[in-house]
Amino acid sequence: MPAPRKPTPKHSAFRRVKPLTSEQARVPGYDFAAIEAKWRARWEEQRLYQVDLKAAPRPYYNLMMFPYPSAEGLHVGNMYSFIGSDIHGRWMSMRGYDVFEPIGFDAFGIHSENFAIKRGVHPRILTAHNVEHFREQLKRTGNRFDWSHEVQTTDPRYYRWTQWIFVQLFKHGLAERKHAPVNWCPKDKTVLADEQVINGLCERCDTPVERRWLEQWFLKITNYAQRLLDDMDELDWSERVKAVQRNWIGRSEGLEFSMEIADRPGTNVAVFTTRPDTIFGMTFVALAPQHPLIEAITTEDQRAAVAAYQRSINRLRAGDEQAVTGVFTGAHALHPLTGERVPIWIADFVLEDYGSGAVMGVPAHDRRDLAFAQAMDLPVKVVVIPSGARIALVTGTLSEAFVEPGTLIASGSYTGMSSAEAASRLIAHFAENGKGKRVARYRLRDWLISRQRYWGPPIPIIYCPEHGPVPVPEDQLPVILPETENWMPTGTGVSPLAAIESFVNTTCPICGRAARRETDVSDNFLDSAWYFLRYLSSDDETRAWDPEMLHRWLPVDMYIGGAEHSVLHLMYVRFLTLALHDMGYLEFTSPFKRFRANGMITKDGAKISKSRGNMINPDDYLARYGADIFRTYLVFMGPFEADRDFSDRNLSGAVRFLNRVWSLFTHQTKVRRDREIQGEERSALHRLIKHVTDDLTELKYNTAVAALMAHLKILEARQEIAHEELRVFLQLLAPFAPYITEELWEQLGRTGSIHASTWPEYDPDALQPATLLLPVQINGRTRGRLLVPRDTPVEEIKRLALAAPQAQKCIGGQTTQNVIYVPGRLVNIVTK
Ligand code: ANZ
Repeated sequence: MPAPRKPTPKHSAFRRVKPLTSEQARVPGYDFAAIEAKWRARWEEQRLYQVDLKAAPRPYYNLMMFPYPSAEGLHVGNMYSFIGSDIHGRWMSMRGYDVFEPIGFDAFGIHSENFAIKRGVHPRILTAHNVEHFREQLKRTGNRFDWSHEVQTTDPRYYRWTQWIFVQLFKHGLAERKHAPVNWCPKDKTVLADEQVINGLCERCDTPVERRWLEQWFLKITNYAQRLLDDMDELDWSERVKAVQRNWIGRSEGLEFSMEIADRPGTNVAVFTTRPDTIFGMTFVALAPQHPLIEAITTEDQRAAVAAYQRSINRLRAGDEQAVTGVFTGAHALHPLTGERVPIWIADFVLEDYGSGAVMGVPAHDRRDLAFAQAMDLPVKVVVIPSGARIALVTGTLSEAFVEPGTLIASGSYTGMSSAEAASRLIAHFAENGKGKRVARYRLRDWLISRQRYWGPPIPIIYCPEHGPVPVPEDQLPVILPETENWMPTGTGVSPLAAIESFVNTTCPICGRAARRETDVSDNFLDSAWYFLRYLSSDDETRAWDPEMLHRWLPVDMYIGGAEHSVLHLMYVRFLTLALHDMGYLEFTSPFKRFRANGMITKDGAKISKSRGNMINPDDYLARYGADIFRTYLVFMGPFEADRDFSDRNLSGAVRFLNRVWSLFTHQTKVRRDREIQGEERSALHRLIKHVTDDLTELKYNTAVAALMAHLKILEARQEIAHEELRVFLQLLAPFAPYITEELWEQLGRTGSIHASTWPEYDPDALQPATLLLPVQINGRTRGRLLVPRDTPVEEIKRLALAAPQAQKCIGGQTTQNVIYVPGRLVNIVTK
């Protein structure tokens, strides 16, 4: 999803963290750096966050989107997402699940390579360096990662299986080489998937994308369009992501019918329309610029013009809606209902690969058709008018197309019908005479995965002059990305690998004769479309994954990450899962049981990025405040799933909160080990447990932290605190602030890690406050309040209300007529 783009002033790339004021200064003894170091070492030593994948009795797979290790380091948005996911994982673990929380690095791809170009450093060196930095940053967040299953997509032990997946797709007809118009970014010197083009611009560098015709590899995601739509009903995913996916798949229902070409019996042109009711308004037919019929139907006198137009079209910008261009073929189609001759044009606005690549032009009722007709001086014929309109505009020039459904005019025997009725009758008519049928069409395009770049896994295909494209045999995988100093993109439409003869020249796996390797590498979204399967078998050298493990752990229980991947990663993963399922490799059809999109963090309204000069460096915050404060602050800023602007203005709130937690817990004189808590104290504690538990269930981390803050105040105000209250408070805080709670847990004298302790349960009977504070009204006006134990009998409440001095004062000499008690709410005394 494109981020709002607003210019931001350029200044130093990173904002510095403001120094602490004296008010925020740390309390004595709370040395977060020492505490973090101590517990990090101990957790590692105890392998606290490693799960026995084979034996864990209650598996829970807590996944977060693995990062792209850029040179800038993890930014605050990544960290926010990871921390939010970790809070969930920690909580589930305390609830008794064996939580698997793996992490890895999505380290291939254009982004890393572009940075390597800028720096003039080989991407392999730069990536290794970036990964190291990321790993250190990730460790400092306090997340409970199981590092023993780390994966890196650039590792041949990983991409061997990415290539293996490609081979399986190829063998099942789901990877296809096609000559096709593709999006070409002249700056990145490579093709892009449709999903990587935003408003006609390259997603990475904002360069206008051009259209080029190239032989490319596509994965046939369109075969799954309907299932990708249908399965969505069952998915427990953030609604906004589902809406974006539905829209991207873009299902349209309509009529596809064919028309005969005049003077060419036997030659037909098929068009797709969502508005069959407008068929009598057709004044032209338009073909996409590379439509296969063009060659056959173009008349001699138009041949030169058509050829010139076709050549010019490749230079036009893809996605530019403004340009209206076209050329007449000289040929005519016969209107299927009137037999009239309709001129056939070629038009740039018609997409090659949508519907049948041809449209019936109805300028009166479609905006693009009207623009085209006006530009080419073609007639406009109104055939639908608003229902209820008495006068129809049939002649004159039309300034605007009437695009709504309505009532038909000038449409033969369909005149007078509503659009809906005419459409269904027309579809039935075409179906009967075999000239057309009702069809569903999808906007979704096949996934273009060829990249003419260096930094990716080579596509494992060999071209044999005799056998065509042959997959590399599985026992010869991986096809290693060769070492070279000439890794820069060439801009010629071929990858730099094409220049490495020793790589290119090989033999055909079928006949052994000389053959050439494919030299493009695959899109890094293919790497990330299956990483969650690999984590579980990261050390398995013999296969991509162990089916046993998949059976135990998948689908993923909770996936958290950015909504900007709605039509990229999240769509590709769903497709690949379906495909692998159909090939018999996976038991399930949807990869993630739950997906939640964290909100996007912006800075001054703009997406955070280095180029905008508004990076927020989490390292500074982590160094100055420690992970616990930073974690708490990040999630306290607002609801986890809502977008928000980053500011550290209120960071002092989180600083003070944890400082005060430290003070309270180390102020041992107040703590009474054997003190029993009862009455209001007990119910307040249980209400807190319920509040925090409910909020964690819904990822409302901000209100959970607020409740903990409020409860801390209550504890601070008390003379004595029971040990149990402290224990529970620490447990509820533990997912948010893992280090300080672990340290204080130890200081409380608890054995074992707080993170391995059991999440407190609340007692539903204890939730009600032990006392009631009831407003006492005289004739509907509140005159005072009455504090009574909750179990006071009704008659006693009424008596106490009447006897209260303020009540007596107001009643004065009047006679009491009635005393009404609204249970738990108020007492109203009615006088005469
Ligand atoms: C005639 C017509 C009359 C249309 C009218 C619309 C309104 P959606 O809803 O997005 O699926 N179309 C069909 N194939 C096309 C292609 N390859 N490139 C560009 N446009 C194409 O849009 C379907 C409509 O888009 C179709 O219905 C067709 O124009 C056009 F009053 O047919 B219609």
